[in-house]
Amino acid sequence: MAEYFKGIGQVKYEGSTSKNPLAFKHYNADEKVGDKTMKEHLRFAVAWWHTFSALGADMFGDGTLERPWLAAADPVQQAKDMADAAFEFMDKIGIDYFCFHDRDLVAEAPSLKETNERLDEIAAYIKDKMKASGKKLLWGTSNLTGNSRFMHGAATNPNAEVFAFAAAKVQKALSITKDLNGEGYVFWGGREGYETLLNTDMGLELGNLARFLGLAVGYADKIGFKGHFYIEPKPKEPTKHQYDFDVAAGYAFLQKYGLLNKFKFNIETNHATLAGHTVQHELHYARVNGILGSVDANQGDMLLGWYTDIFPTDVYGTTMMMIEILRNGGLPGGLNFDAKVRRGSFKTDDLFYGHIAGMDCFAKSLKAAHGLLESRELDDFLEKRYESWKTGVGAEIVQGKATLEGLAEYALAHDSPKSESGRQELLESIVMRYLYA
Ligand code: XLS
Ligand code: NI
Repeated sequence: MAEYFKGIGQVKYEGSTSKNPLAFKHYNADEKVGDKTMKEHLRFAVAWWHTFSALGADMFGDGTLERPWLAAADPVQQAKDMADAAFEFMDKIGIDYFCFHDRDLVAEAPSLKETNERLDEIAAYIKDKMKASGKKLLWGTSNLTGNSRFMHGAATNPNAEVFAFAAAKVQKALSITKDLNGEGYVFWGGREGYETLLNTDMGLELGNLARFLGLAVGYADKIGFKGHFYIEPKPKEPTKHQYDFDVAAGYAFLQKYGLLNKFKFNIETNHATLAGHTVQHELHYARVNGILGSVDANQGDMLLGWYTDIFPTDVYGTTMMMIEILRNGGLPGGLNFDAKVRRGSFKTDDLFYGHIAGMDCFAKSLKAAHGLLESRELDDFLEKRYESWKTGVGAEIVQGKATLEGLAEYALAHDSPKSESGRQELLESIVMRYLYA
């Protein structure tokens, strides 16, 4: 079997003073942070699409990336070579999980039947490699955006034929995911939305989207798929407006259509930013509502709104994420690097530098967040800030015992309430102490 990443061995932890670009400075897989190892806390995954099948094309230029595993002319051979490269990469970088879309695994054939046969062949090939290496599938999904048949959406297409075609793709992707013991299945609605409301029946489309998800859940039950279902919100891009705009919009949608008990959320940093939120907000909102599932770990560029998906290096931002994840007691899913090297970083070893930077960034943040939460400095502050809700009038309100006239009477009988400082700067300086400890 060909070796694709020649000259690169197992990436090891060498500590924060190491200058070796192919070593971890903070990520030390078996080091314990609290009661779990870093590896158990972080559950990193490699994204098949950005890392192995993409060539770096953008709207202004062709692909630039050197990807020797894509050289074969035969699509199935190409897919097998790509799987070889993927398992070699995961092995050398020390990442246990991967994620894929059906279309990343092998190129589509002229007919659906033939595409499915290709998928079966490559899934069997990957299954053997998983057995041999112990690597695992964090989640699978179906690409319902790329082919031109999906130009007006998949589940929300005005044409029922396209809905049926998309359903066939999800059926196959789900059964492969189950066959590979996938721990989850993601729905990202890239073209489930609209370009203009002038040509859109939004009411019907939303109902159809819910019916589509319901059919998938029903099929999963039939085949005994026990993994988690995730919605991955994104407000726009490629469509002008996507129905799964952010976690709050997705939450309302799932509640309306009675799907809430079946889904959690896969939250992506760059999508949160596009929605005008921080990823901390999205994770926090999901956590307090019990729907935090998994994370697509990347970051946007503050100067660019478009699809940037950079490897995470903003330690402050990832520390805010790790605070949410630790407070959630971990994730049912993991941290999938839905991130890509720049098209100018076209060498295969650039893939290592990107992942090493991202893994170190999260490892450093895990430690900072753990230290901060252990100290209870934030919790003690929060407890004090909200203490008026524990007793007296606050407790009555929380317990639902208050009436509006009773509260009016109470306010009339007491002095005008006094405010306390919110102490934002103090709290930020506490965070900094743990970050740069
Ligand atoms: C695109 C999405 C996609 C999903 C999976 O913006 O992030 O890559 O993660 O379909
Ligand atoms: Ni994503």
